[in-house]
Amino acid sequence: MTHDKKIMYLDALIVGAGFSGLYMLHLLRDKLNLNVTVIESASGVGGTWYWNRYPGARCDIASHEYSYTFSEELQQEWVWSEKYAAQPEILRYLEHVEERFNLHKNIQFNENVTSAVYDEQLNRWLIKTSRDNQFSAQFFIPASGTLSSASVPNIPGQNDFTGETYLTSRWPEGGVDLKGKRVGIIGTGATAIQAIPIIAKECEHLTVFQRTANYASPLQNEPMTKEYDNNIKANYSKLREAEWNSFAGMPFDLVRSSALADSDEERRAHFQHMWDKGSFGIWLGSYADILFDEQANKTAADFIRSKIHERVDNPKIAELLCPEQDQLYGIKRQPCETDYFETFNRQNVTLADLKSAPLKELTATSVKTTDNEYEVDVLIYATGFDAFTGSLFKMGITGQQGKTLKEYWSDGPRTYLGVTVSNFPNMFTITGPQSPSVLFNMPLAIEMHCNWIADCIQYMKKNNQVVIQAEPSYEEDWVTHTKEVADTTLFPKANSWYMGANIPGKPRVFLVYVAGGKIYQDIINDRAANNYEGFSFKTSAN
Ligand code: NA7
Repeated sequence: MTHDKKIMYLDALIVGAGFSGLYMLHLLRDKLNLNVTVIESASGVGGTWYWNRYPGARCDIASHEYSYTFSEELQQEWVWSEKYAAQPEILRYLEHVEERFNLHKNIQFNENVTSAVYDEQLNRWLIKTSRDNQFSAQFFIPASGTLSSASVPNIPGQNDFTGETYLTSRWPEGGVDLKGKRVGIIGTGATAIQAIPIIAKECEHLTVFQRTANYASPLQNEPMTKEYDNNIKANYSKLREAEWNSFAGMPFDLVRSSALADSDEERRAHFQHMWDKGSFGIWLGSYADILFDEQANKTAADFIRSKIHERVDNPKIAELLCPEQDQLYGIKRQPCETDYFETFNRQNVTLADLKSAPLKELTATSVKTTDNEYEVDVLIYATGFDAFTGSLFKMGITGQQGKTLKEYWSDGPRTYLGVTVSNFPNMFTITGPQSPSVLFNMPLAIEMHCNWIADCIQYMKKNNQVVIQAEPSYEEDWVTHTKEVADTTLFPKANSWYMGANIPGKPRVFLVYVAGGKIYQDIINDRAANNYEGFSFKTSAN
């Protein structure tokens, strides 16, 4: 290691100033008195909510639930304007958190981590950045997000296209004027399903390029009322308790055990009730077996298909918008929508079905499929992310024996408890692979990890330990366990980003620990209480 005078010595370096980086910084700096720097590639805080400024970007989890729990003052003073907050409001919330907890001074913006290498002699991480800064940190904490690395397909002729091109996850600050323009959007995932209804109202004509239809259900957003807000705030601790104890960090109290136990009428009435409740009601709150049993799953799939037919005027278009009969429900991320299906009743919207006629090429002014040519002035990619591992691999993380994380995970992620990796001492991932992560309410999943990491570092300081490392056998057991749990569900059957299936060449493994947040939290807390079972430590004397 060169002893360049530019090297800055830290206790911990955190990557990313989204929900996780901000809270991690607050805990380590303000509770543990550590010397911490956050490196953030954007010009402001917010992470996902900084970048995803596309029209219609909104959280599908209720605002009061999708927020930090750690500060009673914060949750009492912040007032949400809608039941499900839109991106600008969530970004304002995170900016408020930054200000309120004075986090700004420890964040370096407009800077990327270009390499992070563990030095086995010094037991420290050497981190280099795009601004030629170098840091030596005892702890390296990538808080870089699970859905941060955009995935854009290679389409022949892409460089020939002379119109405007946008990525939903890199939407320009200040927006894009689509008035009078012919717009094409590729993708019909959760992002596009939010964006399409808004864009259709604004532009002259919208062509939606759909490869796979999706089971979406209504969000049922509404303005926040004072009564609703007051009522939640008077009972916030109860709501939080219910969130922490629930499967996915969102309390649903009407979950019935089996869709197959109810009569057709009862089942339809229950699905209708959850449909009217909105958000993830059907997915997570209707019947406990729909994500485990194909027959049960089919009842939910059929219900949603029938709703699509009710809402779309042209039966042929309705059929194209319905997922195919063998496509299971909810094992891809369930999108929530507002007026999505009605948008296809508009005269200025065309659905291009890429299943029957795939994308062929782009020309200077058009998108060609195998059976048609669509002239567009603007092309929008809503084509998803290299989830979980994409943002980690970009940082050039290198652990013991010079092995990169990408090499170590070449057959799929290997972690212990979804928060550490055995060959990478003193590195903690936040909501990374093999933790509940995206199948739990994210701010709570984040707090769960940050609290655990801060407690672990505190334990190390107290016991004069400088290095923590997951034991390979425990890591092996965790990898096996996460797979076994996933295999009890229907999730592995999907070609989803949960499975890495949307990225060519990515190993096909289920990336989430899906036993439920409460079970997971009990496991990681038990291991900690048991003197960090499964970890080895080095004291400063070793
Ligand atoms: P998703 O859910 O990965 O959706 C991406 C969409 O883009 C999906 O409809 C894909 O079709 C489509 N896609 C991707 N590549 C292509 C190509 N080459 N040709 C045609 N269509 C393509 O990403 P989102 O951003 O919508 O959602 C990600 C998460 O962000 C979301 O779940 C929330 O948690 C927040 P496919 O289904 O692969 O056929």
